[in-house]
Amino acid sequence: MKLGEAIEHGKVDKNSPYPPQMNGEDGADELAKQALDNGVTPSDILTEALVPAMDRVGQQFSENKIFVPQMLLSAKAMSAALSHLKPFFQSGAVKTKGTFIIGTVKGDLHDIGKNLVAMMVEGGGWTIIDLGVDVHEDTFNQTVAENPGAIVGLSALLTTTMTSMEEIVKKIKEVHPDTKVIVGGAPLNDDFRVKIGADFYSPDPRGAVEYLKEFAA
Ligand code: B1M
Repeated sequence: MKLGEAIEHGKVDKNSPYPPQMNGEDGADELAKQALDNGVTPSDILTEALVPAMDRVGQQFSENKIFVPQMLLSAKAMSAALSHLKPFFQSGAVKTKGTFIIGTVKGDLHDIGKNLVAMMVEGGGWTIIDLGVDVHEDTFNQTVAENPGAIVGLSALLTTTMTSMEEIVKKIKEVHPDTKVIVGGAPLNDDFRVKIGADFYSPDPRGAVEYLKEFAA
């Protein structure tokens, strides 16, 4: 899909000057809209174009073929495409099932996966409180105190911030022992979830949505 190439090369929209070899061509913004207009489902756009493109970006970064600025442009292009998918993931549900507090853990600035989880959980009928990125344990605890019964979701993309996640889970459980905590992010697995005392690990947004059904009001 051409959309995947636009994400991979960081072509945000038609007017973006980068990359020069794609000057004047449609970017992720236009291509995502066209795909939807042509009847491609939002979930196919996500799983067949956007996510594989970001995987390729990660691979190239690992091989030193691209650097942080290019990775940032790809993230921007991905966000432009996601803005068109958002209404589809969020549609149809009445927000009565409960409150889901989500954030990327302290030290970590990656928010695309976290935003996707938030979008899909919202689509599953939950009210979302998105605390953003680089979120400290005190902010999570304060937000739980203000929203009794809320469930917390933590995202971490760096092996270094898995340690932050562990600290945050510990502090949440100390102050609010009954609060359920869901964790996710590329470097995690269920063994790590068990080690840090979180309640559930999901490799993708769908798993989080399914788990939350158990606690729906
Ligand atoms: Co960064 N980065 N990055 N990066 N980046 C990775 C994660 C990396 C794997 C790239 C690589 O080396 N191959 C690597 C981490 C290595 C490691 O720790 N093992 C890395 C690095 C090293 C860094 C920097 C340190 C680079 C530097 O400065 N030298 C730096 C760190 C900054 C910081 O956070 N403090 C950095 C910076 C950045 C950008 C800012 C440039 C940008 C992020 C922009 C943004 O998010 N707004 C960026 C990007 C784009 C990436 C890659 C290429 C793509 C991440 C992404 O958005 N993936 C990434 C490589 C990769 O993942 N292939 C990489 C798409 C997204 C849909 O997937 O986030 O995994 P993901 O979310 C998935 C699941 O994990 C899951 O559901 C989502 C959908 O399926 N999920 C959950 C996520 N959270 C969940 C929560 C849940 C449930 C499921 O419940 C609560």
